[in-house]
Amino acid sequence: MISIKTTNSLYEPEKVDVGIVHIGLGAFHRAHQAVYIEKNLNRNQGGDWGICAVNIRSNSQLVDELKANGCRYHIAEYQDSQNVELREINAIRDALFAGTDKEPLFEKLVSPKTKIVTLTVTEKGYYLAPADKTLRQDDPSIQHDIQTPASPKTAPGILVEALYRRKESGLPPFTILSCDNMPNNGSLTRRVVCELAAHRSAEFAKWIEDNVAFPSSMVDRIVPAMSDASRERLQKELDCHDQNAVMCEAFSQWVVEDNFPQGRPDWEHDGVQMVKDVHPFETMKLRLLNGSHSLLAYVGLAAKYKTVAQAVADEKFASLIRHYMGFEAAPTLDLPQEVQVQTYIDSLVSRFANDSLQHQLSQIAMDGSQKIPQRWLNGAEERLANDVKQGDLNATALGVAAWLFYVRGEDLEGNQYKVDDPMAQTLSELHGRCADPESLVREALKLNDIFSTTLSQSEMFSRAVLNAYQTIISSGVTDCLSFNNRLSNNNTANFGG
Ligand code: CS2
Repeated sequence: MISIKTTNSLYEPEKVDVGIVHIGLGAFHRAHQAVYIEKNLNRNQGGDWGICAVNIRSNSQLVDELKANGCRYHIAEYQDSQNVELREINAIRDALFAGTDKEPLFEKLVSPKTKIVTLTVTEKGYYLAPADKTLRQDDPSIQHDIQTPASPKTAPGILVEALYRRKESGLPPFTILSCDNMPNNGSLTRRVVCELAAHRSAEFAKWIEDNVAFPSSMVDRIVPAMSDASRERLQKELDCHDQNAVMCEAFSQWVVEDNFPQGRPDWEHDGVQMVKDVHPFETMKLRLLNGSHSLLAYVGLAAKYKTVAQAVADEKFASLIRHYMGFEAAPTLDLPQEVQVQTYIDSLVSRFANDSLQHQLSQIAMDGSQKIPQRWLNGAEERLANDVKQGDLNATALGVAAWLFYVRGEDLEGNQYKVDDPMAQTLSELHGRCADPESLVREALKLNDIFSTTLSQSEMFSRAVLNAYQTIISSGVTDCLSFNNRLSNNNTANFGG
């Protein structure tokens, strides 16, 4: 029998004021930040840290549906398939779609009550070149925001315009908190906002530099995209008839740099880790959790698995990610003091094994060009700059090879599928241009939006990627998998040249 614990709001939602504007009202926000705010409001029996959540480009339907329900929804936190907590959430007090509600959005952003603006816009929403993380000035949307700054399309453009209006009205700025999976997400957000603002005036950009706080944060909770099937399951299993419900794992972590000059909720009492330096937490999570996720996604899809849980149930895949984490990624990390790496790795493997989530590998495979630099490549570059031996980066190389295979948009049986990635066209042209694996791998590693010269010039790394790629296309990806997680120098990958 499934055990369901129900938790309801303990405050009067209509009395809660909005102190936070959030951009990016996806499932992740609803199951992560909004839950921490919900706990805060429950504990304080209300307050003025309610959220106005905004979608800027897509999913106006969700905004309408949420509003039709007074922004009330539920989340189902699955410990495993038998233990679930169903939570009512009222932390989101208002929802807007920037496409049609631009002025109401700026009203909220310029309100003196708004103290914090948070972001979950995914990696590509920052318009940074993936490898060197500079603003992509030539992107048409950024160009639009440079030419017509008063009606911006992008998240950075909206922040710049809102800060401009606040400055003009003599109001203090808000604090900007990035909640996306990027290293130094606070400084990167500062960089894009200041670079864009400099197109208005150097003086305005300097005002932002001097006055706006951009704390970094590490966010962690596995939240699969909702589907009709998962909604139906919530109805049947939990009797939850809520179109906007979100399902996620029970685990949740939020580590936030404590830099909020305009004030913040007393989050430290709600399980948020408020710290001085987020960096060790961010790199650990990105390279271990997200790095393994991407590895499972590309290698798993090539082996015809559909979900994360299915892939890790295969011992070969569990060994692959344990090997990757323990031998390739962990040595690059400066771990937070309280973390025991083996315990962290074990907990990740068991979180991935949670089969109640049905976390689709294809969801993780999206936008690979924007994800793999911080998940795999930065660590590999650091390893290459030190003393690496043949075979030391074979799991990472296999990941790169499987990603390269995935982005060709056609499996070994000739079935075609859509590659969802801002660089999809470049990657498809690359496959069209390079028929033989050797030139394909060589040219792919020259894509300097993704790969640094350290990687493209490493003979050892290129050869390992090529060997893995050749194995994938000639005998299938499972032939690349014999990582048995032993502590040895040439640890057991059966390719690597
Ligand atoms: C995943 C993440 O889709 C992806 O790329 O790796 O969304 C992952 O589930 C979260 O970062 C977990 O905190």
